[in-house]
Order: sequence, then structure tokens, then C-alpha cells
Amino acid sequence: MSMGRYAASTDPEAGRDGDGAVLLRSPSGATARVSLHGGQVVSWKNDRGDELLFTSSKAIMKPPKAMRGGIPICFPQFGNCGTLERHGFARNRMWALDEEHPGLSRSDSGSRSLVDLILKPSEEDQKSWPHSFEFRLRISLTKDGDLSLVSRIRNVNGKPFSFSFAYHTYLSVSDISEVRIEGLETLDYLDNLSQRERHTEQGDAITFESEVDRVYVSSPNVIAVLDHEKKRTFVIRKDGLPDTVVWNPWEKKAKTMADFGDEEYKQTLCVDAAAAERPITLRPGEEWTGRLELSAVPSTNCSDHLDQPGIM
Ligand code: TA6
Repeated sequence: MSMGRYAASTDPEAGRDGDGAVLLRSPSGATARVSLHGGQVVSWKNDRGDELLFTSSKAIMKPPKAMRGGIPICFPQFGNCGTLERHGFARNRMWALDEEHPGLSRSDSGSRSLVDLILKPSEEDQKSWPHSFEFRLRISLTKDGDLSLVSRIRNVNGKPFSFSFAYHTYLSVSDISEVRIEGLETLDYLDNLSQRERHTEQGDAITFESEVDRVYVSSPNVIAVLDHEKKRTFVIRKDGLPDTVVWNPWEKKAKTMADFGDEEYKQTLCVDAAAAERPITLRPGEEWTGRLELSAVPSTNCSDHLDQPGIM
């Protein structure tokens, strides 16, 4: 499938592809592609070149709509919890390279492993959300190929503001019915399929056999998504983000989404580190940090990873 403006690098030295997406490469050979449109990670591959994030074959690759896949950033609003467009405007805006933090530290092999982006509100944005902020986003690949996203949002306003947030992470899975999530057992969740009604999850790992759209509140900072068929486990570490959103549209909803294939619900699961239940409030001059680190490990040794503490 041609990735259009997410096409292969035409200038590896500059670390940008033909359409300006930024290419990251870790010493282990893992890669990631970051589009300035939405500050969105649009690809993350392991050192064998396997794509770890889902992108729909029907994804719309033209701004302003965010691409269906990868990791769109939901800010300053998660979902429909507010007056703005769903999931806020950050995912539909062009971000800039953060010159203050050139961040183009190159690894010995000359390829870059991190990039710093920045988003500031346009006049148009301030008509719908009258607040001044600076959103700095550092995206990096660790030496082992783990993907790290660090968001720092500063209130440069004269008055406090509140926002909600999510790293809307489309994981690529072999078959949704072969996947389970560990770490959310017995937690309370808000069910977006029934007016955010509050329920409590049963004791067992979560498996999938129908549409799911839930906000697990006050979830642990380390959870695991086990893909039996691929013998692969995604270890998700978060910090500063109290909730975890779990979403799969399943068959019926998939058919209503123009930028999503009818059968594609089988190949993806969204597990988002989020601040969705309660908004975050920043007073003037204050800054919030929200971190996400994704590892994809062979399921045989995922317990080693789960025993490790959260993000340091
Ligand atoms: O994260 C779950 C959710 O809020 C769902 O309700 C569903 O709408 C999904 O996000 C996708 O939203 P989008 O605006 O990208 O179609």
C-alpha cells in the first residue's frame, strides 16, 4: 500500500521523507515515522521490519483529517467530552520542528532517534478554545527500539485552563479474538457505549468478542496486550496519564466508518494512555507532562518486562 505523504525516505541524511515526515532509526534497526500533520506517529517497526502499528487501507492521507491509524494525539479534548470537535484539534493541525530543542541528536550511525515538535494555538483555534499554550512533543526510539512519546503542555495564558488528553494508539494485532489485555482486571470503567455508565471489570484478563469503547479509570502505569498468534506482547507504560481507553469498533461500527475497512476491526485494538475521566487543570505558567512508552516483546519473556516498574 503506498503511504502517500508518509512515503519512504528520499533524504535519509535529513531524516525527512518526500512529504516531510520525520524518520527515526534506533541502533537496533527499529524505525518510526512521524508526520508533522498532527504530530502523529504513523509507523513503528521492529528491527525485523515488522509494522507494529495499524494503519487502515482506507485511511485518508490528506489534511485536515487525522490519518486512521498510528498514534493520533487527542488534545485539548478527549472524545466528545466538551464543545470542540471529537478528540480536539491537535491531531488535525500542522506541527513544527521545535527549534528551541533542535533535538536532532544523531546516533553514531548518523540516523536520528528522536525529534522534538511543537504546537501553539492559531487564532482560529483560540476562537473555539480561548487559551494560550505551548505543546512540546518529544518522540524517540530507545536503543532497543522501544517507542517513547513525551508531551509537555505549558499554560502561557493569563488564566487557568483545563484539558483532557489521549495517545490514541492503534496497535496492529493478528486477530482481535486472539488478543487479551492484562492489568485492567477489577478496575472501574466508564462505558462510552452507554452514556459513560460506570461499571467494574471482572477478575479475568480482557478478551474481545464485540464492540468495546471504555475508559478504565485510575489504571496501573504498566499494562500488557498479549497477541497469542504473533507470540508478541505490547508492554504499555505511562506516566501522568491516570486512565486507559480501550476501543474496538467491531463489525457494525466498522461498516459506518468511511476511512476504515469493513473487516479491519480484526487487525487492530486501540489502547490509549489517557486523562479522560477528569480534566487536567493548569494555572498560568504551570506545565504538565504525559509520557507513553511502548515495547513489543516476544510473549515468552513479557513477564520480565511486566515486573519492571513504570517509566523512570
Ligand atoms: O477512543 C475511543 C473513541 O472515542 C471512540 O468513541 C471512537 O469514536 C474512536 O475514539 C475514534 O474516534 P475518531 O474521531 O477517530 O473516529
